[in-house]
Amino acid sequence: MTEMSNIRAGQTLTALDHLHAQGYVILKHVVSQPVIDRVAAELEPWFAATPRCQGDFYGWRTTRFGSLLNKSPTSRQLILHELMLDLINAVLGPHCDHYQLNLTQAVRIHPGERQQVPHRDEEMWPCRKDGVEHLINVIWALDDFTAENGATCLWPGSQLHDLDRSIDPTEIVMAEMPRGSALVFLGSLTHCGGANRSPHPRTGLIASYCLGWLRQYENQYLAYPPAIAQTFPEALRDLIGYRIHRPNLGGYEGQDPAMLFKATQGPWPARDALSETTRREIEAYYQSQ
Ligand SMILES: O=C(O)CCC(=O)C(=O)O
Ligand SMILES: [Fe+2]
Repeated sequence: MTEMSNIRAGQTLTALDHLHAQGYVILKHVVSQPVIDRVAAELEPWFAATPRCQGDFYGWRTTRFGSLLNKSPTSRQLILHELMLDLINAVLGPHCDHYQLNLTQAVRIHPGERQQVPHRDEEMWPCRKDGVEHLINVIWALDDFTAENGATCLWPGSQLHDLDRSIDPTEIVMAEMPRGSALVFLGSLTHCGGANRSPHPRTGLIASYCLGWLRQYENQYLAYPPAIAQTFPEALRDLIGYRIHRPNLGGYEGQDPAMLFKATQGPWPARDALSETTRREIEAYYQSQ
């Protein structure tokens, strides 16, 4: 390992410890101000054009939109940030063939917005989780996040208990962090957007990742259909889900969907994509016949 990757490995371990114990970790100043400036400038016309949210969950004095890989090419650096991917891989990797992008969303909480309802981002998958994390979110601060302007509210340790929306407000930790920082938290952590009592908007960028065998919150294939995805680097296409999840999940015409980006023409034979375990089990079955 190089010195750089040693530092990264150390950083990942420390951050992981905090993530497991508290349910979240704040990584300050992870990207430079010029990168954040570019992301903010690319998103600004979309904030101007997008109407306010309509709903008691999304809010009424909040603006949100998705498809950020299209709307802000610079945001790809945040979505593919190595330290975040190391953390996500450490938590989600053991429970799937590969993790995937769950959503990207820009969130602007305007002055006067009330505190969002306490919730867990894993609630849309109505199944028992049995201690297995299904998702990890990263909220990138595009503004300084403060207690006044709507910093995300967190209930440390809540991931160890069942969801309780009437959770004690005195136990809130506000994710205060400077612009360019990242809040990483588990899908099982109770949290919510904070009330904005300041005269200025608070803007964040959510990059959410989930187990590769789950339905994604944001429909990634509509956000990035093949004609768009083919302009993306392979790492991004894989993350979106243009990649078979072994064994044989999410294929297209019996193929790994990555086939779409190769110059071969169908029809093709349906081709197994098996995990090593399944492959060995099948082999043993036929040998025993
Ligand atoms: O913007 C935030 O601080 C958090 C928003 C949130 O938790 C959500 O919309 O699920
Ligand atoms: Fe949330």
